[in-house]
Amino acid sequence: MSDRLPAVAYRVPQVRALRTALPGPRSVALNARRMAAVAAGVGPSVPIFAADVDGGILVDVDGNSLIDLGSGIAVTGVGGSNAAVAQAIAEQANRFTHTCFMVTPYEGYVRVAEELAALTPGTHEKRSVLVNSGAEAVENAIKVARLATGRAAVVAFDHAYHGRTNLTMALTAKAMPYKAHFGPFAPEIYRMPMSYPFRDEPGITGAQAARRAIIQIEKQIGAGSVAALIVEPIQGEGGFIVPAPGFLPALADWATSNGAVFIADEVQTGFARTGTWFACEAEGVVPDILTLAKGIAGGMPLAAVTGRAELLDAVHAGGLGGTYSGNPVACAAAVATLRTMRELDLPARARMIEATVLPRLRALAHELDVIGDVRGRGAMLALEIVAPGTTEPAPDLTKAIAAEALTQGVVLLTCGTYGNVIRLLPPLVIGPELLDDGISVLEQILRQRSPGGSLRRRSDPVSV
Ligand code: PLZ
Repeated sequence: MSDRLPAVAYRVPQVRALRTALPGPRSVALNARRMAAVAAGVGPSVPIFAADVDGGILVDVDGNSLIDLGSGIAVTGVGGSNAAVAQAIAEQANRFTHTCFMVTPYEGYVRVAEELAALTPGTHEKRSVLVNSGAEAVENAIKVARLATGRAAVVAFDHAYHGRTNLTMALTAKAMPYKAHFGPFAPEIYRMPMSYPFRDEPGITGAQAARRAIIQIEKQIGAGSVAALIVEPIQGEGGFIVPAPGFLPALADWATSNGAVFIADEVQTGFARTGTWFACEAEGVVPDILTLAKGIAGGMPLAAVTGRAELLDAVHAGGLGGTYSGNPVACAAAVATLRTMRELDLPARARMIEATVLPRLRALAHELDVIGDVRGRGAMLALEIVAPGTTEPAPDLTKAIAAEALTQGVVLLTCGTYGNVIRLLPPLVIGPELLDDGISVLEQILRQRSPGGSLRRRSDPVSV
């Protein structure tokens, strides 16, 4: 895989090796301390405490080396302790850790904004505001869109995930665990049908799915009242749903024709994850605003809203910001992360991960009828697990597969409105042998867990 790509240097041996049963005794003890001190609402999905992370390996507190196929939810594309990023963090921390950009600015923030202007789709004039989390980026994108358009309504989609703050909970689709009992929610949010090829009416095109949403927008809200449409180009928490081709361009065109702001939430898909710098590039969509976070700073908390200068600059001085927003250490990490991504050609590595893994998942889907769908792009790939031969979600089986993978030393995440999607989000710097080992573990578990190793009854799985 890495023959034609720049070599990655690793500090920790890139081999899966288990010393104890998982979770090991130290993780078990730490979990007991966690439960006595940390709010129950912050339930970690993997009960294993991290000690050292590098490349595709996560070493736990018991000395077990696990394969990381989650990257801390699509964050550590450059690895969990990239040397260049760690050095940039240390150097900046030795000079100053904080001044507050709104009080005494510093170059790092400006540099990140310049880089984002150059890197994001479109050659138009752009501006950025830096914040601390993906949810905060989404909040700010909506603030900007409402102020710039003088309109209130915001359109979000089925299966969307945009965060856990009050406004972003309203934008997020799924009640449990994200919204249930946390209301009342922010007003003027409207939810429209998504394009979900596996569960949609057969044969519906992206343009038709967009039309279906647009008709409802025009009937229920009125075109002249819409401040913004916000959509994840590939939905993350909702199930790695790749809309049918043509869906995103049609929505973006409608927004442009009707004076609404098209916001691409690229918090999960951004920064090389899907094989291009940003996922909307795959269909040549140029968003008015992008919300960015996760992969941007190698694990440091940083997020951004990058968009058309006339939109961002419409906001009065003091209308955007925050004490820690665009923290100098996080900015230094982002500059080093983006440089590393270019040097290691991480978009190409994401494409190589797709080229290696997707055919294997597709072959497995032909063999096993618990796999309803295989989809995704780059290093953002997923399997939708169903009751054999049907489209009925199988969330318990999905959980069992992830749990079994963990006991074998592979960290696998699940997602989806129906909780039945296994998602693969390896660090983009993972080596080919380690990736092969991780996927082999998944293959073997799926074979064992498929009732009677049952063969497919349906025709080809939908694949995008
Ligand atoms: N927009 C598209 O994927 C974060 C959330 C996990 P924050 N996704 C992981 C969880 O259970 O909290 C996300 C996203 C998209 C916004 C966000 C929010 O980003 O940095 O978690 O606030």
